[in-house]
Amino acid sequence: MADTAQGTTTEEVEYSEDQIAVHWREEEYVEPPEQFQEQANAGDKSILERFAPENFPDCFVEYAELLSWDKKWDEIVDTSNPPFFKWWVGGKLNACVNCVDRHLESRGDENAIVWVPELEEDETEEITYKELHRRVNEFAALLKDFCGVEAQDRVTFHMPMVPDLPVAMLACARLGVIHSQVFGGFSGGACGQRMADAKSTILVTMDAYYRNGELIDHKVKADEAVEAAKKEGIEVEKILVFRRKPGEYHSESEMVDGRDYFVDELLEDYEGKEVEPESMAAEDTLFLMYTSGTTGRPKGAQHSIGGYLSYVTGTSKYYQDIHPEDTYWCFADIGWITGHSYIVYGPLALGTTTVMYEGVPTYPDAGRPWRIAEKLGVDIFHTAPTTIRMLRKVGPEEPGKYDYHFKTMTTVGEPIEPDVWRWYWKVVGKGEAAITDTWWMTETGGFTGSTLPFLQPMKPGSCGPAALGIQLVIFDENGEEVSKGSGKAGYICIRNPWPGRMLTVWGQDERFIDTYYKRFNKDSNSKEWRDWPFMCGDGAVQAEDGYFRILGRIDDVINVAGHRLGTKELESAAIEVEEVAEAAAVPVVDETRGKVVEMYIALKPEVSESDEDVAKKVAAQIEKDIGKIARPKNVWVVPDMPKTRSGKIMRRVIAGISNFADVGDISTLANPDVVDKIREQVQNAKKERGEDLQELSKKEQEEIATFGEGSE
Ligand code: 6R9
Repeated sequence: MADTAQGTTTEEVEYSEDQIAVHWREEEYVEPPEQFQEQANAGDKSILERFAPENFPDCFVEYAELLSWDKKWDEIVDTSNPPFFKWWVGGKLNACVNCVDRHLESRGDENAIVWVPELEEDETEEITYKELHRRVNEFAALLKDFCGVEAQDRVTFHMPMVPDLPVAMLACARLGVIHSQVFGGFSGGACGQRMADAKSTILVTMDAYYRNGELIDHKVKADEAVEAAKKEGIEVEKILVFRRKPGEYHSESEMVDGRDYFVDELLEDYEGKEVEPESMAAEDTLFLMYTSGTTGRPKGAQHSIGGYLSYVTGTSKYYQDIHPEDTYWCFADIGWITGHSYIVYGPLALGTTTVMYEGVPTYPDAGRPWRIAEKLGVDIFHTAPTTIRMLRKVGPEEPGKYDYHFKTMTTVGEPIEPDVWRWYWKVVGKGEAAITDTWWMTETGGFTGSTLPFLQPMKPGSCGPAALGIQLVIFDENGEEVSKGSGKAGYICIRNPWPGRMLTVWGQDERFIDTYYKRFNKDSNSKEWRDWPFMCGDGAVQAEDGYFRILGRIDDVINVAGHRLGTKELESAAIEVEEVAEAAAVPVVDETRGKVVEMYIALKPEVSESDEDVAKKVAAQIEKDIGKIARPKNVWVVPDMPKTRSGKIMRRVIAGISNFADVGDISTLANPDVVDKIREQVQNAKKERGEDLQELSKKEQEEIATFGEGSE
């Protein structure tokens, strides 16, 4: 039982069909450390006043003023054509200048990027702002001259975590070209599909990269991408191949004459070249970031230059408390929105040192992240619950062995279970660092719910209040506002426009409206922004104190005999069992009750108890925390879960397995090979138990196939 529990909520409550049940108890506050309060960027309460709703939209000027503009804006936000709001109208700027050039004078010899290769014996690479400027200019010259790209053309990257990736992104930004980075772990097919959607004919990739100590072939995926794009009518014209090891080539894939080029060879012609930055309109596009669903084409979230950059810079400053002299490490992949906003654009716009790590957290052992932190003097650490769970699983005592000190630690990507939060706080942060649980999504550009690190107390499992200038509201199924402290959950929405929001879904304005606005917009002809709340897609509950607890994606809710259970609550209960490292809940179709819960769990290493005994404990804990109704039909102990690039469990895949249904597209899994393993294990066991499934109706098939499809 949690040490700060304020009583339990085990009694059964009746819920109406449309309401998500909330069984989670509120945790107690944890006060942030005092020693950093003086230096904090958000140090005094006046900031809350400045960003209060009555100061909308002027409050965001504070963020825009953090940037250097070629021309100041004429209008803060144009809301005349909802929901296509435009920020900093009339303003002109260049994102690369803001992230590189403007720091040359004051921080030219300081490190902009510190890159840590996966092999520990390989040298760490330090790239100063001057060096970054040189590399970005040379690559921009190559793109412009050799590839002939022009402002607002699209260039696709399928790159691993190497510094060439931010260099290439910033080179595009310098030219006003739109980049579209596809997560390196995705398949070639997924990359080609995204190229076709963006109508992009240039691919930037790498021959190979390190993963778990092995140099793995990546260029082979480029050939698959070419094929996939071709099927959708796009001919890939040029493939620019970076080489992981200078002068060597580590791929089975042949270089195709007249299409494939080694970047290092091409760059010889551009040595020392400088390229004038394009002065771009604030509402021009900086990049596309694709988010996938199981059905339909992937959606290209189209982010603006001025709005996006101002928002990520402001939130990096106040929520991560980044100062230029900090050493900041966001342990995420740049192929995820977190990497774009909080490895590259936000930190570099603030002129700090941003650390990039090539490999997996546990290579060669679970002490690696803490050794990196110690060696580089990292003082701000940003990562995801999945990484925290993994590090806790394999090395619960490791952080204590290393001499590093964090002032802030951030978590992002999923609700963090209070139990995991406490390990992060006590063991990783050594009780010295403030935690900010930052809730947001690809579409929002930057943080939308969080505490300010040294101003607002933390509450494990809650992200905190709405972020500065963001007006959050929860609606029920009928569009009625759910009041705070009511204990009722609903659909969390953002009431007002904010600068970080995506402009639209690339090439699909209607889909943009349908996905994010249709549900809670009461009058599609209204020209008033207040009539256009943005639906985030998450279920949430707001406590009396205004803090939000995110219950997971709305389409992850499991309906058992009319009780709508949030997956995250079930998983959080399972993880309270000592032996459990990770848990996932999915629905299975059941003859009598419609749907029932099935749990998947992964155990910590060296668990001596049998799988059956742990499974029993999990079932009992869920019954205790949530109620009999949620008692899982089966608890499967599996080696690992299928995960996305950001480490979110792809529940629709395991839901497919549990229901003997199609698992759908798995090209965007970070670890596709676990699918067959789990399928064999679970389906064989089910057949033995006589649980192989009855026919699924069309509606049931659809429900299983799209279960949790909104998660990325
Ligand atoms: C940044 C990112 C978005 C979804 C989002 C929500 C979940 C992200 C969270 C969180 C609870 C947090 N999510 N951060 N849930 N607490 N701190 O993750 O973007 O990959 O688009 O995913 O992630 O469900 O809707 P993206």
